[in-house]
Amino acid sequence: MTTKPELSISSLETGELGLLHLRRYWSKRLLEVEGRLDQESVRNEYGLDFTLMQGLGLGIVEPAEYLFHQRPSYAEFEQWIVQKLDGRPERALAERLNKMVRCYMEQPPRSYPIEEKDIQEPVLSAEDLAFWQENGYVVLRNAVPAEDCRNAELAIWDFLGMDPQIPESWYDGTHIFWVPLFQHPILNKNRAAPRIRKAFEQLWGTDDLWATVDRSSLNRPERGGINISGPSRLHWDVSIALPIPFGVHGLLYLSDTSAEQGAFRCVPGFHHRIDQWLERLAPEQNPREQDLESLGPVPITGSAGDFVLWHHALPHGSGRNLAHYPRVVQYITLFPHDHGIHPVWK
Ligand SMILES: O=C(O)CCC(=O)C(=O)O
Repeated sequence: MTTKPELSISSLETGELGLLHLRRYWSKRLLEVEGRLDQESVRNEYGLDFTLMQGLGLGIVEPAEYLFHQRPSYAEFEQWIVQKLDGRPERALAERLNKMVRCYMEQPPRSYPIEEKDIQEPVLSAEDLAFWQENGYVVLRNAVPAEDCRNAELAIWDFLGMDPQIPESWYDGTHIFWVPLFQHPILNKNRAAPRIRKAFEQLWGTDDLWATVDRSSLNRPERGGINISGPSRLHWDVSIALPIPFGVHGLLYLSDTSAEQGAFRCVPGFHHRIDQWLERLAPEQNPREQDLESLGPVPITGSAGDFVLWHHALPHGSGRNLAHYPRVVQYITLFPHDHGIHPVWK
């Protein structure tokens, strides 16, 4: 039986799982479904909702869909979480999440990247960091063991009901590009890969990071001249209202990826010039609808196990796969709970 929530529920109210903010999150989503959520009044909580869902290991897609379609009671929502995670969140995780919620509510956000933090046992060299500074992207080689990539790739094939050896099976069903497989032990293992964590720590300048539980993608070779390569149009995933706060995104190649195999593409160095570029546009020109291809995107190739990190101010997108084998990718981003979010979407 669905109860009518009130947004009078504070972040400090908990339920059976003892998690701060979770009840308020549930309440907000249900009010949203009914069109009764005052979005403006909760705008500054977006990062908190996001971190809580990612930190729990759920991601943001599945809980929102479940709440939207089922409109459960709070007790039912907690039970759903336990079932999704194959058990209650461990005590140490629950304590870390509760600490994060208090920090989010009580302390001002830090400014990133934090320069002075001394990261032990770095994985990105001084040359890598100089390359990152100049180009806004960098590739961490051998971020994940080959076996873990292979197993993740197989989990994705299995989820899609396709056979990597039988190209006909790649085009049988409804698959386009994205793979909405979130919960899987091997995907979780990759999300916790120590070298990936360390690279993000170096770029953000902190080890207080949370990992996203994001989808994967399988970018098939084009057939019959039809472009089926997902987000091949260059774009940004963040607001490009100025100033754009610092942010890093990442993807893990699960299969070897050549330039013509639908590799990730981005415009190197554009984070240094996006401000001037935006300022030169006339007010009626939508930046997202400009000819971003003319900015000079380059394909970033990699072997299975290589990890691409990019500054979110770079226009980016997948390439068209003109080769013979799909490009398989897992998206993984690590972020601090108080990373900047521009209040205006542009
Ligand atoms: O998969 C890719 O190469 C691009 C992914 C992308 O555009 C995105 O994550 O926003």
